[in-house]
Amino acid sequence: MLLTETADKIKRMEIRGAGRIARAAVEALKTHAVSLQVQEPEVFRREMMSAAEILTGTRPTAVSLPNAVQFVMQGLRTAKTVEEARDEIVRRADTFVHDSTHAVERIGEIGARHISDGDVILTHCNSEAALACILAAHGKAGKEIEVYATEVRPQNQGLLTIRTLNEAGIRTNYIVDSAVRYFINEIDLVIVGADAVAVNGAVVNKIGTAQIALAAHEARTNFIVAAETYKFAPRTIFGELIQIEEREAGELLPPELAGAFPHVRVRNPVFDVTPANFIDLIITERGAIPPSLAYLIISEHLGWGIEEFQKAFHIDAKNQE
Ligand code: RUB
Repeated sequence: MLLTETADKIKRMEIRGAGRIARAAVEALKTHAVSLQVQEPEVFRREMMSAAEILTGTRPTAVSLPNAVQFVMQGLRTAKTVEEARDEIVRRADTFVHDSTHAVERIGEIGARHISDGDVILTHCNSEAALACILAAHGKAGKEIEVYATEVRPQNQGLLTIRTLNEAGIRTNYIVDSAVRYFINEIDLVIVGADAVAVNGAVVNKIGTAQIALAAHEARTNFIVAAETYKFAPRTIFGELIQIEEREAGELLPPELAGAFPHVRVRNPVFDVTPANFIDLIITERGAIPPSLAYLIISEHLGWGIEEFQKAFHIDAKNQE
């Protein structure tokens, strides 16, 4: 797919979900690198940098997007010719797609072990990582489970979730987002995905997740997050906050009501932050961790230790003291 076409589809949410966005972006980088007809390595580098910028600018919250793009773009670091650079971009894009697909499968296997026969599970939004756990528990592990899936206002991603669950033959209840507390005492386990995990273990996910976590916390219901390691946000080590996307009012008010209420401002944040103390476990492809170990994932598995960060951002360690 062309670069601009992919960028547009991500913006319009035709391609959505943090993992899918990341894979689509690296595929677009690969296609772009293959199609670039330039001779000078510097020109190739500049063109690729601008492509990377277009892609990372499409949606601000999913950290998988800049992480994946950065992984691919690192291929430019050592390449001396256009050919070398192109080959390295292609190799890294293929590696990311392969590894991230495998990561979701692995999360499914690990997550399924946290689901018991007879469990009633609540999920929110449409997360392939969270669904991988549910599907593996039902399919491979053959556990008898039941799911509550929320509608997910205003974009109704819950419809995608119930379609998948229905196809798998899993008994599913479809509820409005605001019915979560009403049903929480019937739930054994909440499983959601993540757009970003901060160094303090806080998880950014679809708006409403934090409210569900609060209800689960009050009811002493386990709350699990399924997140590949490339959803962890290295820049939060130095206090950079994860930007919460706020989308247009038209998603809430129909066009005929646009401007009808001059004193009303429509607010439409599409993600929220669940604090670490509401989260029992984060399941990554490297294993399940308590949220307090988020730094370990960022430093060991993403290779982003403090020194790496300082090098990349030219930060003088002394200035940080
Ligand atoms: C999607 C969403 C998902 C995460 C994880 O929001 O919040 O829970 O992205 O998904 P949107 P996955 O629909 O606004 O993109 O596990 O598939 O990466």
